[in-house]
Amino acid sequence: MSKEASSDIGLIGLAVMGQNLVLNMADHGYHVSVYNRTTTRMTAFVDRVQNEEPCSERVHGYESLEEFVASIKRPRKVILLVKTGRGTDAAIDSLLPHMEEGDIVIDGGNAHWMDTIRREKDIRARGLHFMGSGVSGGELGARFGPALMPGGSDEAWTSLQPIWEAIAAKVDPDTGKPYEDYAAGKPITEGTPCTAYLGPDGAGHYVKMVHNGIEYVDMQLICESYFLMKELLSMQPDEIAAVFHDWNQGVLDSYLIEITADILAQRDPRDASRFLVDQVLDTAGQKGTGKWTSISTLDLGIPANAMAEAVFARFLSALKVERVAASQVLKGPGVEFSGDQQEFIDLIRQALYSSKICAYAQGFSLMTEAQQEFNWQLDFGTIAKVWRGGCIIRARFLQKITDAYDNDPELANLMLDPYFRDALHDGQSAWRKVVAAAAESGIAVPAFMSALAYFDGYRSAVLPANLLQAQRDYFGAHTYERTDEERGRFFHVDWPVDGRPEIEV
Ligand code: 2AM
Repeated sequence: MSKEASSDIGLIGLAVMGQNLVLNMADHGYHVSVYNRTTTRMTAFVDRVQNEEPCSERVHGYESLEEFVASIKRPRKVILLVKTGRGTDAAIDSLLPHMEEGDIVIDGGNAHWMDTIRREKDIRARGLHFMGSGVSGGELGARFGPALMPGGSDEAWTSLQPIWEAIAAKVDPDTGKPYEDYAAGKPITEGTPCTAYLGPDGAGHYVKMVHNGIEYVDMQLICESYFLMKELLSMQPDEIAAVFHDWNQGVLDSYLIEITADILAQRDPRDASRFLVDQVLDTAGQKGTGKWTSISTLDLGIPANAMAEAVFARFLSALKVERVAASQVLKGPGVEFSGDQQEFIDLIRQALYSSKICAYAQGFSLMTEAQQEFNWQLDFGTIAKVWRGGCIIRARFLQKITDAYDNDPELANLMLDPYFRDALHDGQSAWRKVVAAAAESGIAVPAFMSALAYFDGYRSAVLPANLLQAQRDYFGAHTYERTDEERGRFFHVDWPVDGRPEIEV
């Protein structure tokens, strides 16, 4: 092994995402040094790559961290794709003694943004640079073009930018449509890259987390649409697949709708007379980024109820044994549908689109508040642009979000943008019918319902919090403001004033 520093970049952590990111960089002409804590994983990967042109000459494996670091050109750039949390801290601790001033560490894992803020500060204090970059798009995205959401040292970004732009997903600069020809197995070099510097310290990881929070709602909404077609309209998976396929030709055009159609049409490999989705147990797992997003909405006081509902829906799904038992005890109204099936399918489509707008509105509201709290200056048009390709929530719709923030960078809420306002006005009647039908039939659609409650709550000049604040003042002397006084003046009375009022019955 050569001791000469000849690699453009290094990567530690050769699980699937790490391996695919290495191959992606090598495809684009970069020489990549690789290291893994367990050496056999590294050697197996390097052996496999020997048969993959042109990557074979561009991937260089090292057994020792010292040699690995020495093989990278300065300022050295080392990407970490190790287990989030302690794995990242352990990898940083073992790496830093070998690195020198000006070198750059990039964490590509799904780190909690507060960890990224802490790590960036520590590493900066040692004269090195740290970047936390969200990587979205799953294994295939990492291999052929992920959405990359970097934050951290802006000086380091100058160095990383050419590589990040080369390996990121690309979209058509005019239409925003992703260039995706993964099957061709060739690097995509044309188009606008789905990456941009998002801000200091934890900004990139925060944005990636919100992306995942939105992804949770997007998925839950699609599942509720499927469930209504299955339970209320008694449709078979392949019939529902055809509906999603059709929806994918319009405003709902997105990766998640596309894969949903594929999933629903999939026959069971064990028995082709049935559909695989019917054999999949109805309990959903999670790795925690949706939960982090919801916690952040609570911490920052942002009413992102659909985000929390999407997490709760997964929790509820996990209570399978309890639900099976409860289904024998707690009776609902029974499912009943009378009406035109095609018409109702279109109502569901509109409910889905309207709810989706609310989910994104909540995600962007959350980021608006977070940037105040953490001193970032997020560019929402750019964030929507980065999400147009590569990532799991990529969708035609994101171009509209970019347009909305281009038109008004100070937009208070996405729902107020003229395009989205009109879409909500057009969709709300269908949305209400779907939610009402679900409620009447006893079918749980928490994301549809909570998104509608958000829409109705947000557009209400008056809410019942007058009564709530009066209750607080009654039992806890928490004071209240008056409608006929200026804001900021607080009042209290000893309830009930002059004894209990007479209540006529
Ligand atoms: P391993 O192959 O030695 O387990 C995903 O788990 C990746 O993170 C793997 O490449 C794994 O290395 C790596 N990883 C997990 N914990 C780590 C740690 N404490 N230090 C370095 N790498 C770690």
